[in-house]
Amino acid sequence: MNSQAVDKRREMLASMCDERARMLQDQFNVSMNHLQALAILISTFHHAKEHSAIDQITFARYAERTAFERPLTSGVAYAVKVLHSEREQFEKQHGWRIRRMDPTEQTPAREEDADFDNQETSPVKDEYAPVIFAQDTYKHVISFDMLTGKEDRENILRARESGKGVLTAPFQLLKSKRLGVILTYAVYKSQLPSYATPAERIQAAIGYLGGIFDIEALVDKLLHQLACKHSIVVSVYDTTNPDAPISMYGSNMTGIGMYHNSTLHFGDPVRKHEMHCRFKQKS
Ligand code: WA2
Repeated sequence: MNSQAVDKRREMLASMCDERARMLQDQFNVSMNHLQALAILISTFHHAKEHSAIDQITFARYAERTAFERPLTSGVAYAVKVLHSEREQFEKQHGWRIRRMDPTEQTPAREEDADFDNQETSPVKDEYAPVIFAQDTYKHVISFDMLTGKEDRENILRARESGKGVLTAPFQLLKSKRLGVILTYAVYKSQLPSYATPAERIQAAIGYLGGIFDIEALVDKLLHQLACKHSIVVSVYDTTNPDAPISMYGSNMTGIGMYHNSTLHFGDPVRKHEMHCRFKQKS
């Protein structure tokens, strides 16, 4: 190929890759905005009222009916802050025990066991974050203490002290074992001023709303909506640690030939993401 043709091809790859990156980022933004609105809805109708207007059935139905507003998520879940002094009362009120996510969760035989099991019960801690509401696809996380899972814990702690939406690195979700990332927003007591300090935020936090992004399935769906989807190969990476990128979507092969790298911004400045594109046929 002459150099002019190579330039042309490079330009084409760049514009196709940028277009896909922009689409993904737009859909991510839309999803993120609706998660924030859902956090406000919970604060208004669950916490700010004497008697909550939301229970699991109402939440699941509302989440399902508004799922189209969060195109990259496969579900949402809401966990509440429970202090140790409130645990007994909380468990009595809900009719279940707060459970820990690790390590018995790994044993499939135990997982289907609906019986309460001391091994599964969350050990004594200062505070807990059990899920109380979930979209039906994630009903199985109800009663699990999200502070007992590494990625969930880090996200909750970071969300509540920043007041911003925060993202996990891609990790294997409970039960489905699918790769996902979770975006968390903290819900606060009353109106917290925007200039509140991290300590004030931690104190005022009452719950944590998480959106579960099923990157594999949903990015695929998104890319298939574009024409000529077969001519390029797309991969998405979490490149927060540049020495150890985590594949979020697409083949991990490094491959040869021309490639283009489009930056993605998923709203959490702590995490970095990139989209890599190549032509299918060598060039
Ligand atoms: N939701 C669903 N499956 C999971 C999971 C999770 N976390 N963690 C591991 N597998 C209630 O950020 C708060 C949901 C966490 C939100």
